[in-house]
Amino acid sequence: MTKEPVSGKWSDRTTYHSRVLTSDNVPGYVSGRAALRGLVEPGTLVATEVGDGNLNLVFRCADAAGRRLVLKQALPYVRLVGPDWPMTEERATREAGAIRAHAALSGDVCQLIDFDADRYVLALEDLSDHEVFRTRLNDGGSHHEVAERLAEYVADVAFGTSFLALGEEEFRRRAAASANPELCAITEDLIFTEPYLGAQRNSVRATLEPVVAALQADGGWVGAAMSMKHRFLTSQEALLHGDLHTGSVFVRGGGPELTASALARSAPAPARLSVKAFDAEFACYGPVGFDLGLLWANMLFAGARAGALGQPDRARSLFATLESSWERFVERLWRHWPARRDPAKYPDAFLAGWLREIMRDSFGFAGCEAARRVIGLAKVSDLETLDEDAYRVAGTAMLGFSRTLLIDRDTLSFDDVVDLGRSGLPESAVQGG
Ligand code: SR1
Ligand code: MG
Repeated sequence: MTKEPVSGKWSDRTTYHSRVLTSDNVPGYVSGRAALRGLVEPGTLVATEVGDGNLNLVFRCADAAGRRLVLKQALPYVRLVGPDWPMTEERATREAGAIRAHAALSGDVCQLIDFDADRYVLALEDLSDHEVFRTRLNDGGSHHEVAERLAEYVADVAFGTSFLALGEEEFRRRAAASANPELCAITEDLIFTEPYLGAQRNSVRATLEPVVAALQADGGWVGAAMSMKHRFLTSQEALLHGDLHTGSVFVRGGGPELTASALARSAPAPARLSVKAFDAEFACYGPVGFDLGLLWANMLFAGARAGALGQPDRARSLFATLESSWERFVERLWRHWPARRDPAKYPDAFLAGWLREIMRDSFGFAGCEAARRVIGLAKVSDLETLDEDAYRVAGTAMLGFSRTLLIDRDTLSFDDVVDLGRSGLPESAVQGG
């Protein structure tokens, strides 16, 4: 028997069923929303549920003329688990606020068209001409310039939502207004607690169990992860995306620069790269290195997959995006720096010091994300779709990354990361897919 969720505006069964969007009631819903009915023709609208995330319902909607939009509805529970894991629908309100704040600072954000605060529905631009970055990576597609663009986005919002741009009082007001305790609690449990201390929700294939047991007995690794939990809980530097993994990014076009041989063949130029971050429901004020660290760990997952599938050059180029994206992030923050509100209070030494902290944090948070996507509840397809041998190779490499990123985060270099990838994914250990 299906359990009915219990909370707030959804508390009784009749109300719940009248409020949840379905493919059938979406046209009626759209015609009732002034902000939407002029954008698509409700009479010919076809809605298809496409949500493949962990939390929400997502409908892709298209009318007969081909006009499109996306509706995303927060339910009063976590979709991955069901009504047994209640979760505030207010996450939709926080996501809407974060998208608005981020879209004002960066073009690389999926646009919000409308927000229905009563039914917790976000109407978003349709990006079905894009693909999810993780899917592209898993298929062996181009990552050219994507992590670098995302690092610029992180820098734009890091500066624009910090006290440097807003001034201290407005910054504190915004940080307070952006509190997202329930979603942060998921992050605290899944990223900063369960992989290290053990939990019912953890799982790995048998082949990795000894590696995980050894790590969980390693006090240095566990202690370093607890330090990162402390950073996440106590640092409020900027309004983070909060879940910036490769499944939270749409991409279209791009691809490597044209090679001489492609030019000689008159190969068509690749479409201009479009990068759009989405799914910001975990947004909160936090340490800037959290967004960069999640991005980095997920680039490492793509590299570990490539390495385990016998593509060492691709693996190295994916591992190298940590350094290239960091360089882009640093350049971008220095470019914003002259626009700080009060230069007299913040000399250049301030930014130089902050950058050192962000780099250390980013390594540490990458180490947490690397571990939790192997051990914890929310897995990644980069690893899960591999056969047994490749899974063992890539999973062991990611847990090795996790240990080094966490324990050595103060002294680590980007070359160390690439070297670690090379030694963790020896070409002789490479397996079929
Ligand atoms: C129950 S939510 C699990 C994970 O999915 C989201 O995308 C976040 O990464 C969260 O940790
Ligand atoms: Mg998500």
